[in-house]
Amino acid sequence: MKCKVCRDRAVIQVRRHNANFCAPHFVDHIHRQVEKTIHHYRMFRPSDRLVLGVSGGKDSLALWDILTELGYRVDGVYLHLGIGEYSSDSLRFTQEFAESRGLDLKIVDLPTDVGFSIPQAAAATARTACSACGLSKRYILNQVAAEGGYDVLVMGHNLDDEAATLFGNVLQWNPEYLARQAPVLPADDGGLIRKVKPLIRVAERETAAYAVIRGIEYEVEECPMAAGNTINRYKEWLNALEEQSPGLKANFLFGFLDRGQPAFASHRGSVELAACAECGQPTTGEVCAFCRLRRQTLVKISSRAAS
Ligand code: Q46
Ligand code: ZN
Ligand code: ZN
Repeated sequence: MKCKVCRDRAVIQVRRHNANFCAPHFVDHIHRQVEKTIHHYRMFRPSDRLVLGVSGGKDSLALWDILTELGYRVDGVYLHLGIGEYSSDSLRFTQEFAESRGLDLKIVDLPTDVGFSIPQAAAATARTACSACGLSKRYILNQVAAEGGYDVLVMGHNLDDEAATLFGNVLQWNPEYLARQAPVLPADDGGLIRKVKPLIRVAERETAAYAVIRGIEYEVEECPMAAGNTINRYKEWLNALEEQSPGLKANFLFGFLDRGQPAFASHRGSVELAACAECGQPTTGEVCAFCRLRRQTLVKISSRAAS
């Protein structure tokens, strides 16, 4: 197996690009894929203030490395979810990465700063752990970006994440979700910060290979709350199809973004947003979903403590 660029020994095969790469040319290839995505979707300009949501996993740390190597100055924000060793290890990997490269990292500790952990929220409400987690991440990362005066919130979703989410949205034919599934979610007057996903052309196995080649240490253990997560199941199904037809996942996602999504455009922004009565962040109801989650969880925790 030879590198497509230099004919040296290749270390990775990327079947959907019909190419093999040696380590340095694979790194170049990934950088080009991300740069192309940033330009194609006009995600941000070098003068924009960028903050990246980092989890300690391979995708967000690889993306932090890629953007830094491409010359962008990006700060990081880590949300501690209170999921035992998984959270403490993820935090350690994130801090070590940031320190080793002199990058600015903000940490929000959900149990200490807000008063509850994700397992407590899942136990106190009708939400699954992943639903409570997703809601908390969207809320807190947006809040940190807004309060920090950032122009853009950068997220590390990869090709597999986006294709699996699209698959789920298609199975439900949910027009609002399909309209909002985009590489760029624009800012709005209500306080939502522009959100972008520069890693969507890079598959999960490629971010893992990139992290190994670049010597990035990341949390390899899966979150213990992930069991039964439907997105993971969709990823397995799509991987089985990709195995038979290389490029299928990318065609599915980018075909939708180029040709399918315009059909759902009228569903974008069809809901009126107003300021949450408790926190002031944009919401469709009177009190936002995160404030309701927090209130319900804190009531449950204090009633358990009292009994
Ligand atoms: S961290 Fe959170 Fe994932 Fe754990 S609780 Fe689910 S969503 S599985 S990316
Ligand atoms: Zn090469
Ligand atoms: Zn609120």
